[in-house]
Amino acid sequence: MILSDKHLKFREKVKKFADEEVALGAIELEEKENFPWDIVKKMGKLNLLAIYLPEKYGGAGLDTLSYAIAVEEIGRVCGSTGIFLAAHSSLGIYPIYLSGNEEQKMKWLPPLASGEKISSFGLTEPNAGSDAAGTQTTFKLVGDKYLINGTKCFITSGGVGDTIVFTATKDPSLGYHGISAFVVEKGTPGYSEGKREDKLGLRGSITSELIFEDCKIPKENLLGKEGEGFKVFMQTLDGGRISIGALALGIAQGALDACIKFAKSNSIKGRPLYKIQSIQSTIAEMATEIEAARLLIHQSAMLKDAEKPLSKVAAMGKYYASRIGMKATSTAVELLGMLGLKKDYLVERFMRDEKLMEIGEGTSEIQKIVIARQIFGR
Ligand code: COS
Repeated sequence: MILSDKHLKFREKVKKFADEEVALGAIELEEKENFPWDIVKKMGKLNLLAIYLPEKYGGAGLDTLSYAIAVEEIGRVCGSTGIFLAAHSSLGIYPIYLSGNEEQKMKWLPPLASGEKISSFGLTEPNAGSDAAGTQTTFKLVGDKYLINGTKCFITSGGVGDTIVFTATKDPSLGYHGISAFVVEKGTPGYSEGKREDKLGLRGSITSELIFEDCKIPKENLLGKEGEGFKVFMQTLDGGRISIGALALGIAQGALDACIKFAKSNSIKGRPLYKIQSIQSTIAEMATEIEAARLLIHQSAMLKDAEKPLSKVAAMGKYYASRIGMKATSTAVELLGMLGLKKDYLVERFMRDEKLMEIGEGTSEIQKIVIARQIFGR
């Protein structure tokens, strides 16, 4: 697939920002297990936080393909910043854009697009991991407020999110029919951050529990109608898979770049590594798989832009990119040998980050379920 000049130019702009700004702090970010506040502000200024969102809501007014390109470029140098961007744009902002009324959009979207506020997305629960319909967090309308009780877990930017979109059910026995989508704002009594996770990878991204204990939110914070939350979240996940796939792709590309650099600048017995056939073969295979993943991800982004069904291809892109990404990053560590284990050669971080892409973000197995259901029906 040939990218347009507009997309190529946009890639160059994000690449420059990634190389000159994001890459520099990536090692320190994960060492300190911090949140990339400075980078987020800069991304807001460059209008990278809501790339596909119309300008009217503070977005850049570009397309999903541009967004996928940006996530790939950021992920290429820093998985933690990449996962922030993917979760913020696809999971936090999108459901408000998709199902919010005009008043809700005008209230919540512009500060999220500028980076003044951070979003997060509360779907996963301790007893309803990948079974999105198994939500146990409950809501009850009491007067003009919704009373919320329950716990969400493994939430990206959980503790730092100001505007949190989440699901709750009227009654767990209603299955997906009982689920609604809401927004809670940080500081609301009864809403708090639970345990922060100490993870293998993406350590510069905050992942935590969200706790609702008799939390009362205004009834105006319901997104769409009661009972429509499951579909809103399923559509959100379809788009989210494009960006998570793009991130897995970016991390894999980072590993490939490190291997190419290493092969060009090292030699054995006077022979440059890149002239050795087995090294060439390894790098050629890695590059081919990465290019194939990129095609799937670009295809799913273009389907979204064309408003065509994308569930199958988006799940394929995410599944394939995280699988070949895991393979590419592990191969990169092995190719660099002992040096591959050292932090400053980057590839061990890429490998740890990619493992989270493979199993942490909806698992490769779930993507295969989604793909199979598109092939055989539900
Ligand atoms: N877009 C719009 N509507 C959708 C949809 C989609 N992608 N997927 C399902 N729906 C609708 C269905 O059409 C159905 O509505 P109707 O009965 O009116 O036709 C309804 O939602 C229920 O669909 P289904 O019975 O297929 O839902 P399931 O509970 O069986 O869903 C899967 C199972 C695995 C597909 C779902 O739980 C899922 O995607 N889980 C993965 C969650 C995930 O990725 N988590 C990790 C990331 S969290 S950040």
